[in-house]
Amino acid sequence: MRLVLIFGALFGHIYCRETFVGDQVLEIIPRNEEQVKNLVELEAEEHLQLDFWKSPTIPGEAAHVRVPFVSLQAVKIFLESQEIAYSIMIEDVQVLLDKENEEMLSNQRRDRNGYFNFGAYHTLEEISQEMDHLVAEYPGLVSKVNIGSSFENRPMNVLKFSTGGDKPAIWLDAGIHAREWVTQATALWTANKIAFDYGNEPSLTSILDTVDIFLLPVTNPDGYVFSHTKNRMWRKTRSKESGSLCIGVDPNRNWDAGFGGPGASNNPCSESYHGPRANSEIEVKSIVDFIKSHGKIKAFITLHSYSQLLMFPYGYTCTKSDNFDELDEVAQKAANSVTSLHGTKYKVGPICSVIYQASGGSIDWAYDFGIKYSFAFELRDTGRYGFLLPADQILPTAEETWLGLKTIMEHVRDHLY
Ligand code: INF
Ligand code: ZN
Repeated sequence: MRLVLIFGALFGHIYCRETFVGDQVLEIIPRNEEQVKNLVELEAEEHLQLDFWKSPTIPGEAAHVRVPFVSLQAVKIFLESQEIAYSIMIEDVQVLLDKENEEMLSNQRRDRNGYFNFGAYHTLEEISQEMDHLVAEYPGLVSKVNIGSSFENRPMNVLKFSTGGDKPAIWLDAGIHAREWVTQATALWTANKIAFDYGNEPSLTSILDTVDIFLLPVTNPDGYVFSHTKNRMWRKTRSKESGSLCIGVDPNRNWDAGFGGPGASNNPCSESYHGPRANSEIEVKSIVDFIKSHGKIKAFITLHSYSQLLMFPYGYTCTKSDNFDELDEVAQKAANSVTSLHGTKYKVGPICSVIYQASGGSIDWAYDFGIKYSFAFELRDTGRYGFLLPADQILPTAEETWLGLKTIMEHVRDHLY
């Protein structure tokens, strides 16, 4: 058995999975506007194949970029010639991937009693199985709702937590960006937590006595599978468009909220390509249709990683939302709840001021649709591992995030409209 696994790993590595041997992730901190401009130009250099994990914004704010081995020398020479300060965040991306892979192949994904290990990363198939298992274990509380299929025809299954009746509801999704693995893992842990705590923990119990919760752990299933089997760094969907060789759309630029505006790309090869039109991605369209037809969604929460941020609308514009003060207060309180467990610090604010102007995002659409409690989390970390967060941080991340989610849900419970 072991041998099969080892050969499987080797085969996967050599023959089909993209490798990142010698790639580094650099942290670059521009000192002034001139240097920011230089970095923005660097980002536009397609031939260098740079993967900006965190785009340059303003002087003093770090940018993070994965530099393929073949471009390292050119990039470092460029930065040095411009006297732009940088340091090496990840020495060799492949070393981290090998570690991650080894953990995935070992037997740690189920414990000795055969129970699902929530502190490990899992394939889509394992996640689906565990969702079914949860439904079977808590039939009076948890059910599975199919809201559509992905581009490659994988089912999009939402877990519905309901104590019955026709209640208003809270929407929670994760993994709209494929490579943000800690989000899918956190969502699944959260599903289990909700099911387990109902009837045992007073706060969650009172929440579920008032509202339903819909939880979509893998919003971008095609991308997630691709990130496991072919390219760990995949972010977008896997949709194909005639006329372009590049695959996929950034599903968080594809919503009908300032669609095609600043902070999205019209280049199909870009990591932030907004797609041919709003809702072109069936994954996005399926959620939009579900939320419209439900009619009583009162909160929309989405999980991303990384950067440790809790954001609210808007992203497509830098003007204040109607209930800015309330959203800011709730977000601040939720961030404090997150911090209270392990000291993990969060930054809070509207998308536009916390990161940058970004159009076509899900929470902006939800907010303009009338869902006034719309939030986006960026989970751990702040860059030491970035998207490659080691599995031993899944549980602490999920636990602390839950406290923040609960704070928001309590507010929604007490402010139904
Ligand atoms: N970051 C932002 C992105 O989609 C997060 C975001 C949220 C932008 C909401 C716009 C609106 O580019 C990441 N990092 O995806 O995880
Ligand atoms: Zn994301």
